[in-house]
Amino acid sequence: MTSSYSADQIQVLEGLEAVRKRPGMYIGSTGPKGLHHLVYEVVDNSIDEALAGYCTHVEVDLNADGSVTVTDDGRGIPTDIHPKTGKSALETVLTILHAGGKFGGGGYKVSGGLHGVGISVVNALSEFVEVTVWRDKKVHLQRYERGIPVSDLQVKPNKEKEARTGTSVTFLPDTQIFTTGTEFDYITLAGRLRELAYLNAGVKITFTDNRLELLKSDTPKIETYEYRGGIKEYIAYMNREKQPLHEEIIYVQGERSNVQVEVALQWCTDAYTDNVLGFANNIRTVDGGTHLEGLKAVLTRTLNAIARKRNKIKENEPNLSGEHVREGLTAIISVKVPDPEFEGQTKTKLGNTEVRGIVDSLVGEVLTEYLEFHPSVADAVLDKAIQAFKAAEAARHARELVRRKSVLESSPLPGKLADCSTRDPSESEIYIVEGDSAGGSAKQGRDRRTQAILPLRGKILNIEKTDDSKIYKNNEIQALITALGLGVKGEEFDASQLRYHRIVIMTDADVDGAHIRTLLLTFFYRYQRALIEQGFIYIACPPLYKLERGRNHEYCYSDRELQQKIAAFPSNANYTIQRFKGLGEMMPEQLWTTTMNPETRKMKQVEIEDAAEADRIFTILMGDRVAPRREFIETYGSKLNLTDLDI
Ligand code: 0RA
Repeated sequence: MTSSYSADQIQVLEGLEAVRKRPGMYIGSTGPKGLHHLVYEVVDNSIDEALAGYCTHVEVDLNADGSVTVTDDGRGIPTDIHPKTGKSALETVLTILHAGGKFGGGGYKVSGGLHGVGISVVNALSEFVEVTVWRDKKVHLQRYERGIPVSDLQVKPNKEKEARTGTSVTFLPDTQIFTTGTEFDYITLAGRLRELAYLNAGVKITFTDNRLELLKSDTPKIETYEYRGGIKEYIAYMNREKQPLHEEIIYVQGERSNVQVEVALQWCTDAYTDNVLGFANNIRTVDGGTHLEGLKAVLTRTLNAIARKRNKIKENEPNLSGEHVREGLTAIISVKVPDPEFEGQTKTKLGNTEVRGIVDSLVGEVLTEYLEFHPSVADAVLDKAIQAFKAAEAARHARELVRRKSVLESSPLPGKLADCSTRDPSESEIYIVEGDSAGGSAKQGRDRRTQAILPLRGKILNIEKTDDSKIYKNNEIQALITALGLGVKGEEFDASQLRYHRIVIMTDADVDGAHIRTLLLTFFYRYQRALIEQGFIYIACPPLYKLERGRNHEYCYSDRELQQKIAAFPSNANYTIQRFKGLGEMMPEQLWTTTMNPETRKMKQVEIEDAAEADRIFTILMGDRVAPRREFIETYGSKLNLTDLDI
């Protein structure tokens, strides 16, 4: 008995040590993403308990000491002693890798964080963990440090009248592991928690930020997410600034061979691209997979069948393509699969082949019936798809005109492009700058061999409000497309044609600059999404301030950095601050050293972290309605500002 216990103990220590030695293998990275995944890992356990039907409320608290507490009202992690190991189930779950699943209590584990690694990984990577379990009219408590229990399981009677059940886990991320910082970002966590609440209808999530000093407030910030309508409500939220083509959101739910499928759909009149989001086991499948393939196939097939039945397409006419059928569509598909296979480099593509057919048949049946009972919806959607088909024809026409024109012109490159001299795209960069004065400084300050400058005029164009065929006629967009060497939407993206492998958006660090940056990102997001996905788009980070003290000077890239630098001065504090209002105010040499020199600059690579959120921002900023736009800038202005981008 004793020997098996110690062998066990050795195994535990080796397991925890492996996690601490190679944290990246378990949580992806030790940067901000990995840090936030710790929270998701713990929350996912509570969500699983909710999906099993035993928990209704999950609370997430950011504490003043930098720790996080996740509390639920589920059954509580079992605390009984395992006869063989002599340890409680609780301690087993917290110290043995992948042990969580074994205590799943029958149902399958749905979520499971980034890699479904389990709570023991969070334990291994935390300075401390404190767990409280309310069960059997008792309160159970245990503390761990860097994964190792530092107390026995303490058990006290729970004297509450209606003794509660549940689990509470508090952890403090270990600064030895997360060397780039352990501060949690409210907006990041709020986004994911809200998403979880949408994906798991009826689960209530309360999110509280108790870091008063950081908040500069004397009351905590509290938000509650609870959506009885689930993904249906998610669609309503995503479309809330748009004009729906049909009032009712189409909703399909079902289960086949243990795979749960949920789909919500709504087409809008004022959108010209589709926005289809996929989730598998609560994880956003950015790279798609079989569930999305099934959904796209069944949408195209069903709508063509109905179009023929309703005589919208004649016998001799071709079928509508998937792209036309999906124009203006906002959709969410969420599947829950017992043994998910996640593929691809980022493990965000669902691989289970059986899911394709399950989605296809389930959605096909319900959607066909729905459209037969709602012929006006069917007609509106089909008319929109047919219009899309016609617009694509017109765009193709316009595109050919553009091509013919550029063949006629001696130089196909736009006149205002100051090109670089190298012809090797892998070492070439293009800076898209706002206005001529910034363009002038950038042209003088750049490295002519590898850096090209393209100045664009003002607010380039309002992409949300226009349709494809008009976009290609816009001068600024034409200049951009030709300079980059790209084709237009609808053509296969061909990276070998791309003339620069770094496309850098460089705008002023003010609201106008943020607006123009968003416009450009909208364009890339909607019409050249592959450029973002393949990591070609960057945002330059010019400094906001120059801080001079005696003979020394330094540049500051955020308000916080400025405050920190000033605070570090001795108390006679004798300095001057220059605030750069725009890039045009900087000397070419200054712009080079602070923003463009590859050796010293800061630059943010643009990612499609959350297509739903990106689409929302674009819609709000670009839409006709002024009030939500102002509200957005007031709320998220600082987020849009370069100052808060994590570089
Ligand atoms: C396995 C079995 C049981 C509960 C849990 C896991 C559980 C785990 C976590 C993690 C966070 N919150 C949780 N809530 C519950 C219950 C088994 C039983 O009571 O029969």
